[in-house]
Amino acid sequence: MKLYGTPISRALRSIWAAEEVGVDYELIPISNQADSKTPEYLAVNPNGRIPALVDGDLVLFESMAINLYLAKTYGGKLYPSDPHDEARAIQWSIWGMTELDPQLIPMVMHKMILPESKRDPAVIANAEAAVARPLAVLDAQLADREYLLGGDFSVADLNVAGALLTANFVNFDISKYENATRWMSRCTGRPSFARTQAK
Ligand SMILES: N[C@@H](CCC(=O)N[C@@H](CS)C(=O)NCC(=O)O)C(=O)O
Repeated sequence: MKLYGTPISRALRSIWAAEEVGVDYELIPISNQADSKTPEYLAVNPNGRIPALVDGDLVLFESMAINLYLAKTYGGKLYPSDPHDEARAIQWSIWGMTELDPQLIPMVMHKMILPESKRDPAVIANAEAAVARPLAVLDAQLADREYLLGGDFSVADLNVAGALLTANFVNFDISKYENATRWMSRCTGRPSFARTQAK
């Protein structure tokens, strides 16, 4: 199995999933720069983005799809067996992509990646304001349970925590969301996450 990407990118969440399920994989260090635009890499992911996964005949892009596949195929209890919980895991994964990423990624761009001259504090302020709503939703979901689907860590947690890692990365303080903060510590306290950090 080959996983393409670098830890300082959205590939981190798929590296975490690969570590969590314990598969043998080779991490191919494609960055989000020119090396993700070569003909060789575009044959793997025509979007020219990371991560991507190749497992035998299967070629996959989109971090959450990769993680759902890894969890379902190799993850045992990480992937819910109950159809309703499976649907909830997909729901939360899509939610991470549509509610968190679009706010958190601009924070990274405008705080850390873009040249100073292109950074816009208004983009950061808008993103910080807009992410309050999904963070309140997450916090409420975790008010009476340890993990998103109940008592056990699942791919739903890995995918949403994987998206929320970006907040840590840009030092965006989420501590006022106390349930979400405690849950995030539980998720990132896993040995698989420590192995991810060592990459
Ligand atoms: N929705 C995609 C987003 C992937 C993505 O945009 N990755 C960034 C790195 S974090 C990238 O490869 N950017 C390069 C580019 O846009 O040219 C996923 O979650 O896999």
